[in-house]
Amino acid sequence: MEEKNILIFGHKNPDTDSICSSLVMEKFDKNLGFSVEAVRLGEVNKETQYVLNYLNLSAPRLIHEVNEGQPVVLVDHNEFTQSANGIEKATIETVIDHHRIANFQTTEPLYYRAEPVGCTATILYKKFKELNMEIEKKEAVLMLSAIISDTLLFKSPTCTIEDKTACENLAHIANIDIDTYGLEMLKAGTDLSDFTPEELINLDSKEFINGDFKFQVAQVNTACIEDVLQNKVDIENAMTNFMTQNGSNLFILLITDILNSNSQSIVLGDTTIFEKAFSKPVENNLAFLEGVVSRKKQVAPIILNALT
Ligand SMILES: [Mn+2]
Repeated sequence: MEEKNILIFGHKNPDTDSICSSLVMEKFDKNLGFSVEAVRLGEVNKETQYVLNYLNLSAPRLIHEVNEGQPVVLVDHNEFTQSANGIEKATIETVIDHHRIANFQTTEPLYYRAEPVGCTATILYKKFKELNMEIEKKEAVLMLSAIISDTLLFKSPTCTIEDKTACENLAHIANIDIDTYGLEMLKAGTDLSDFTPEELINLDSKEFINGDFKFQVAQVNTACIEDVLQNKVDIENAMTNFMTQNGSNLFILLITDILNSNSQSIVLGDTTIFEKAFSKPVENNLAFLEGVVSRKKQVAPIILNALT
């Protein structure tokens, strides 16, 4: 039987962790002699591009769907709604992830590694260590970039001591100053000037489903919330169109101030659920969320809770 190349990918609207962890997992599996290829499910964002440029690397190949029976490795996600089209019929061999497990089902046994750490790359770092596999400079930069991105330079409540320790060890290998490099990398991701409102709300957007209720939480990072709000009306129109097309009941756009660790949110649709979840009124479609930077820990579960 002909052996198929195993495809490794992160979630749709890939962030730095999804791209970097795919590339690192590719290296890990190749070291073990597997025939694998890192691919991606969407455009590379500016923050990730900064990392790729720093390493003089090209982005993984773009795919839109997977064929029936295609062997795959999922990193940084497990929910089918966030994965490649056709994922239901692919053969999922391995999952390495740090998100909740939901909308996930396989017909065959698999390797599944989930840890409640701040970044997939932290789990990969541990995998290298467990096998005593040498970490080269390239993989060190990829992993530390992913950790800085997912934890917003250790400021996110999702950040654990394991993430911080891994990042510091990787910085040593890469000979990088975490604060200097990290701030430059995060800032590269906050240049939102040439995105249309439609692009902006899709840069980092995830769908969640609870029974009949479908909600979308998108997030953009910025150094200045007011800059983003200058286009508030156009952004709201794009959000409304998205909701109509996708049948979403609620859309939350988090505009996250990476310097002060707060988020202004634009909330459209069933705002009563949002108000119940956060005990906070939505006024003029806006609600300021003090200290909120993590969709995964501080927004999605709060909404899901309010729905039950
Ligand atoms: Mn991640």
